[in-house]
Amino acid sequence: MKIAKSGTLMKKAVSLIPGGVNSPVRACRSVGAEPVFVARAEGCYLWDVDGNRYVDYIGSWGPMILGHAHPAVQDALRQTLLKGTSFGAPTELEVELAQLIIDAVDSVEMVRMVNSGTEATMSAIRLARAVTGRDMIIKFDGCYHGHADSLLVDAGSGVATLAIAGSPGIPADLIKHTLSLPYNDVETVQRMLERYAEKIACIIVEPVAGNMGLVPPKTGFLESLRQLCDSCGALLIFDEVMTGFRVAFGGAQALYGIVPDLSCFGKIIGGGLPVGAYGGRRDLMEQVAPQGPVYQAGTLSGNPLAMAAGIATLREIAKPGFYERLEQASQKLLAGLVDAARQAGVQVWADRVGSMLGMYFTPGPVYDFQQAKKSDLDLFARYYKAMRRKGVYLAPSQFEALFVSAVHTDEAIEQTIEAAGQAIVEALDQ
Ligand code: HOZ
Repeated sequence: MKIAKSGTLMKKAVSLIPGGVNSPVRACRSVGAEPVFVARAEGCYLWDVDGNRYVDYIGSWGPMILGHAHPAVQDALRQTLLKGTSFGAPTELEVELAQLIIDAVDSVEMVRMVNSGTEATMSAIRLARAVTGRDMIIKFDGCYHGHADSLLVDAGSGVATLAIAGSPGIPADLIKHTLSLPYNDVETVQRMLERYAEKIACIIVEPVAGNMGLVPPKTGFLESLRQLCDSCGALLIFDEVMTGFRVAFGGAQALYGIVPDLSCFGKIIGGGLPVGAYGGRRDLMEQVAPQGPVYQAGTLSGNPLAMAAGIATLREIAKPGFYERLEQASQKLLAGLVDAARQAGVQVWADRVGSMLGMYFTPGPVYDFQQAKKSDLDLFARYYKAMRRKGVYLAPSQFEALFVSAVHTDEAIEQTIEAAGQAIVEALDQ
């Protein structure tokens, strides 16, 4: 495997960009690797600048549910591009995407487009604080809701990968309003609500946690959050940036039958372009400026290219049979990965919700972040590097999920499983 060109680019990048990257996890530091620089991608494959091909299970961290360079998305982008790229004024495309989201997600009656998941969660929290007149929020350890100050407390994803509790630069006066509690632990939420009932503006949760590996909600967890919010007048916010249109067309809330007050989206609704959105009950969303007093704005919000890519993506994934095919491919992949590890004598804990997957090198169980952190991270690092040498591109962190697309072919999945069998043996030998 040649890596010369990626190596040269990284040397230059680190002198120009902090850590050489524009988002920390992709620097691959926690697995002791250098990043590959991507040249292009198509379907379930991507190619680096040295010409190596990989089966891609990052999928741009979730958006690429149709695979890379899908013709419908490409066509929509080409047509839109010819008409101009940004107007900072309303467009028909924004109305169309808003309608698609509202039609798909029962709890969303109005929606506001923003530019990233971080913006969506930050704005939803602001709205929750405004309408309740309360400051405190509850989140869960290992859940990651982007890098807004209030939410960067015991967060997952890059924060977990770099093993830091939060970030310098966030005022203690602000963080004191955030309670981070163990995921899947209803009793602790209950206890905290008894103590702070009148002060909690909202509970924000990843309904399927995808930023500490993959941790599904235990039966009853989300239902209990709904009831607890109702009993103390707090809002329930589902962060569906990863799960929205991924685990089901209507998101995790459709899968589990829960109605949150507000929901946050990103990733898939932008079809691979930068986007985010937050939405929910009409009476709440009507508080957002200019209809209401809660201010939030953005020059590139509702960008026509992002809207066009999102619309094309949602139209494709709404087609009959789409999620069934995804389910089969994902099921086959996870069973194969687990089998390969167990055949090599390694105990693993694995979980899957739709096409989001996670596998930890631990006997488990893994129902929360503390348990996820008990997995063998050194073995994961060696496994990651061996898989990459064999042409499989996994997230370079135990605390990220794997994403399967609709164009991961049987051939690509079989190749991955075969690689996994060899990679785990190599990882154990090192
Ligand atoms: N933190 C995001 C994944 N959970 C994005 C990582 C990246 O783009 O490097």
